[in-house]
Parts: sequence; C-alpha cells; structure tokens
Amino acid sequence: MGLSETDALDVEGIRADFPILQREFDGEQLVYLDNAATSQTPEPVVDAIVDYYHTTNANVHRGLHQLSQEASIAYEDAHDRVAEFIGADGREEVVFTKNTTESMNTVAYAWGLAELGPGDEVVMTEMEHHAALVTWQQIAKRTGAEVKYIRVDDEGYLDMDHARELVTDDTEMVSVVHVSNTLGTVNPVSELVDLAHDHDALAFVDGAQSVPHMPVDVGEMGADFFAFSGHKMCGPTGIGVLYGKEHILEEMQPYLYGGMMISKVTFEDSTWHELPWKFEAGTPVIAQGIALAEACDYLDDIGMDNVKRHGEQLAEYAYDRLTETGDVEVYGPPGDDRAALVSFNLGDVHAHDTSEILNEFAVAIRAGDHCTQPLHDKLGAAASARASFYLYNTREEVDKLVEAVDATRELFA
Ligand code: 7TS
Repeated sequence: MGLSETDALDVEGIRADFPILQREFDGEQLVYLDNAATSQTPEPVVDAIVDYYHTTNANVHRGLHQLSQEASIAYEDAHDRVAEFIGADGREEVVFTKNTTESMNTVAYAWGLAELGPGDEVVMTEMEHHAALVTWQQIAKRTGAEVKYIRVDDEGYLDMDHARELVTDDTEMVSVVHVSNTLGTVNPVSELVDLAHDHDALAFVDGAQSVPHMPVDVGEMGADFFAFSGHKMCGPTGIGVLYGKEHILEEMQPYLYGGMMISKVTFEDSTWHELPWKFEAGTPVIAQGIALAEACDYLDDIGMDNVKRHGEQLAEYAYDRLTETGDVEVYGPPGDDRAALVSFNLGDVHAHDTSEILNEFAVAIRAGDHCTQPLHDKLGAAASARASFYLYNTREEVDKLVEAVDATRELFA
C-alpha cells in the first residue's frame, strides 16, 4: 500500500510550508532526517516571528505604553495556548525556559537542592538523555542523594519489574523520558508516575521527543513536572517549556533571581511574583513564546493523531527496509512499536562514516551518541546513525536513505 492510501496527511501541502526542504546540495535535493535534533520551521511560525518584530516588539510587563501592553498580552496568551496544547490547567502551570535542558535544571536546582539529602534516591532510566541524567547525577552529588537507573531490556523496553524494585519509600523523584531519542521506545509514563506517587515521590517526565509527535495530556498522565523544547515541534530555537503542577510550583523557590520575577523588593528581602512569572527572571523569550503558540496552532490544524500515525508509519517502513539485508542493526523495539526514529549501525562501519556518505546524497541524519552515552555503552556501540522523521517526510525519502546506506555498504565492502 502506498503512503497516500494509508496516510491522513497532505504531505505535499505540508512541504510547501517548509521552503528549506527545497534546498539542493550538488544537485541533490535535501532529505532532512534529523528531526529528533531539530525540526524545520513552517512559514506561519516564521511569519509570527517576523510579524511580532514588525508590529509588536517591546518589553513585557514593564511599560504602560500601548506597544508593551500588546506584547505583554500576546506573550501571556502564548502561555495559555501552550497550556491548552498539553492539557495543563492554565498559564500558572507553564513556565517558558530556553529548552528542555533548562526546564530540567530549573527543577533540579529549585526543587532538588532544597528537597534532596543523604538517604534520598532519584530513580531514572538507562535511556535518559544527558539533560536529565547529568543534571540529577550532579544534584545528587551535591546533596548526598543517590541515583538509580531502571534497566532497559534487550528489546529496548523498560524492565517494569526492575522499576517496581527500585522505586521505594526512599525515592523522592522519578525522572523518566517519555520517548527515547535513541531507541524510539515509548515508555509507560502513566504507570511510572503512579509508581512514584504510590511511594510519595514526585515524577518528572521528559517530553522532548513526545510532544512533537503525539497528543499529550499532562493532566491525564499525572506527572508533577513535564518538559519539552520548541525547536523540535515546528517552533523556534531558544524556547522550552517547564510544566509543573500549580501547588508544587507555588511551594518551590525560584531558581533564577532578578527583574520580572519579583513582587516587592527592599534592601533586606524580596517576595515573588505570581506563577508562572516567578520562574521567568529577566526579559523573557517573547518572540519565541509567541511563535511557539503559533507552532501549536500549526500542529493542531494538522492533528496530532495524524502526525503520530505518519511518523510511526515512516519509522516502521524504514525499520523494515533497513533490516532487509540482515547486516544493519537497528536498536530498540520492533518496527511496529516505535516512535518516529530509527537508530542503527551498518555492520562494522562507524556511524560517522555512514553519515558522511549519506551527506553526499544530501541525506541529513545524526551520528554519535545522541546524548545517551551510558545507553550506547550498554548497547556496545560507541555511536549510532539515527534517521528521525517528521510530518513532512515521505516514503520516497526513506527509499533515498536506504539507497544511500546501500552505497555505503558497497564502499566499505
Ligand atoms: N530530552 C530528550 C529526550 C531529547 O531528545 C533532547 C534533545 C533533550 C532532552 C534536550 O533538549 P534541548 O532542546 O534542551 O537540547 N535531543 C537531541 C537529539 O537527540 N539530538 O540533538 C538533540
């Protein structure tokens, strides 16, 4: 069955919104398969940024002039739009940060340094991105807490029996990735959140690879904290989101201090602004926030269910085609049970060599450890090549990927 018969997306129409996809390198049209690193940005989102600078640019919250008021309203409304997109209760629960990494560090510093101590445990998984792994590791070192990792089994799934062993009454935080950026595994996050709550621990879900690719409802999921990045979901760089349950954010001290986040300041002491501004010190990410709201509109117009199905279909097709020859090792779950990416190695060929050859075919993938070094150690691979798909990719582009891998095989045979 051709893609057009199975797919609910008008991919050609979507591609027209992304002029960058028309770029050619030495006569070869770009095949952009590095979406897990950064997605491309559609015209309406670029227009939102341009329009903001053409018509509305001013600092927010400060000025009483008309322009500042308009910028403030647009910026605040953007929080509501993002809250709606992920099923949060309102803007109080949505803090704009720089990226997922900063969202993670905000909680680690603001909550972790205050709440963790000797005897406490932070439970993560072996498939965490360094954004979580390194952050909690370092906060644990500073506080005397211990970190533990839920095992990943040979198929790339979490060992849930091990999870139930590791999460105990000593656990204070369970920090888990929703979708693995290396394996493509979709983790049972609601179950892990429930497990954390059964032991009075908090749960942090890293949604960097889920929010761009599937409908997410943080209320249903039950996570206490949730983080993602704008630049992986058709939004601009320079903006991330930290969702937190209102009553928890209320109790947390700020991580960054300065202007905008205060209520009353004297020479002796200060009090904090209301949520979410308490966590947005200094001039915030105004244009980026407004553009992220536009990205939410863009994705909702297409439908997140459709985006999800399209990505899964491409990943399954890529998995099937890449494994046809038997000399390509694909990491993670089977083709029909993974998110929109495929990490692999071709025989003994180093992933960097593979990506260099693919680059000659204008096929853009990522090669390396994808910020999951301990997971790669466990997989016994120093690096892997990763093709990651999004709503504008096609089956024909997967065919080009496979052709380029075939050429790599011939070169290294
Ligand atoms: N968590 C996961 C699961 C990720 O995939 C990434 C980025 C991050 C956190 C950090 O996001 P950032 O916006 O703060 O950088 N992952 C990747 C990747 O796989 N290739 O480049 C960045």
